[in-house]
Amino acid sequence: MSFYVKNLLKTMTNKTENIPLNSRQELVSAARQVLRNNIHDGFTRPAPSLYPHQWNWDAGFIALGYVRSDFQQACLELSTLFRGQWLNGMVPQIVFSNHPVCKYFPGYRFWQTKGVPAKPKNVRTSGITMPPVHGFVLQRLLSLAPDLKASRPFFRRMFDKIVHLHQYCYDFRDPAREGLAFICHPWESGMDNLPTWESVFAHIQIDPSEVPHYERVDLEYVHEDHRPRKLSYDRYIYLVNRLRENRYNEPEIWQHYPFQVQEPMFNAILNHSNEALIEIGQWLRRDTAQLKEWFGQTQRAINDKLWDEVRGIYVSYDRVQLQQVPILTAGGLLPLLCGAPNEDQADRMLQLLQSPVFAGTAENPAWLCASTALNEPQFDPCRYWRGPVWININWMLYQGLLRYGQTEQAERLRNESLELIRRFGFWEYYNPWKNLPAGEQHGGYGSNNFSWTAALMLDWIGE
Ligand code: 2M8
Repeated sequence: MSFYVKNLLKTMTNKTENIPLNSRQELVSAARQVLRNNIHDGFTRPAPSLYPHQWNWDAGFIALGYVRSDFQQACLELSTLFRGQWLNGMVPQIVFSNHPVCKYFPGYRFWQTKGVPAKPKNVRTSGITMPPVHGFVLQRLLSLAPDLKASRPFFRRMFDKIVHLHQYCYDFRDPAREGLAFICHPWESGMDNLPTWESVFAHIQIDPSEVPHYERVDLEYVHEDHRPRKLSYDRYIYLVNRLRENRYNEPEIWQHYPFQVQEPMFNAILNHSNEALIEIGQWLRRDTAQLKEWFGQTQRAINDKLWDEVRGIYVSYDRVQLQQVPILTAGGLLPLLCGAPNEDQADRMLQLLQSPVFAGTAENPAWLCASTALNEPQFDPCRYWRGPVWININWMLYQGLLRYGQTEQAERLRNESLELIRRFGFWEYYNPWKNLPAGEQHGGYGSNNFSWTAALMLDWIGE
């Protein structure tokens, strides 16, 4: 039996598998156990086998799970990740562990970032970024810090690094200075497999010879029906190949690069982090003029360019084809997080959230909130990002609803998320249908013992 299969079996027989978690105390200790078991090389892996390195936005969500019980570890999650920050400010999607416990594809070698001038020399990283959650995560750490004076140097250091990351987003990913950062790969959205990307790829000609050979390691851990299809992976790999062939040479590379998408959730996260940094900057007595300017500009641009008046939700904009991509996703609701929508826009999104599009019907009710809307032709309740519920999306949507005074709806979202965890355990994603098909009892998919599911539940329960 191979090392990797042994490891897989170990995960599958882990104690938290399929055990209904009931009392609050049980839930808390099970969640803490998940996080502890996933610590390796000083940071917390997103999942025991499937994701054996440190991921960008995972690190932010995971930090929130430690903030009340182990503040040091919460800080460590962020500082370990930012060791991988590039000299141009970019914070990579993956910081690779030097001693991974499992195989992962694409690994460090595949990315060919070694020797790229902007990459820090002693850290092994991928070459793209992810949604910049770190600003608002840092703000939460600040609000719960046990000793403000002692941790001030940490906050000062992190503030500078995160501002540098935002500077990167505006300098390198917003060439027209619109206030919207574009993503150059579906992996940068964090929602890798949305049907939105299919629509963007429909305009991209890919010569099969430009897709290097690769191995689907993920399928050793998760059933293929729950992961992206081969065609999607070919496209992901094609884009990585374009980037590495051009030695990640931004901004020159963008002149002929086919995938450039301004996505609502990425920009809402960026702007929510902008406003968090303004608050932290004021506490640190820093100049926050630039942050305020970014905040105002991004707030306007989200509304001017990404609002879909027909559907009453935000959608992505393809800046190569110069058009909106009219696909309904949970990410389209996330501008609530940064306060971009006015009351009318917020009302329209709230209606959608309560309608069959996201909530299902009386006969066929759904758990909030499907990643891809239930009525999208490419909706799939089991496949990664094509419909399943994700706890990090729900957690951010919850904050957005609270911001708009939608306490009842926010509570519903939180209770449904906790109920999913109670019933099935700490999964990566969950089937959005409340009535599972006959014979199917289990609604959790992807990896079990998934770190941000445990971490964000701890944050929710801590409240
Ligand atoms: C998933 O993405 C990675 C690639 O980055 C993968 O499928 O191999 C996504 O769900 C992403 O949002 C997440 O950060 C990552 C680790 O949890 O897994």
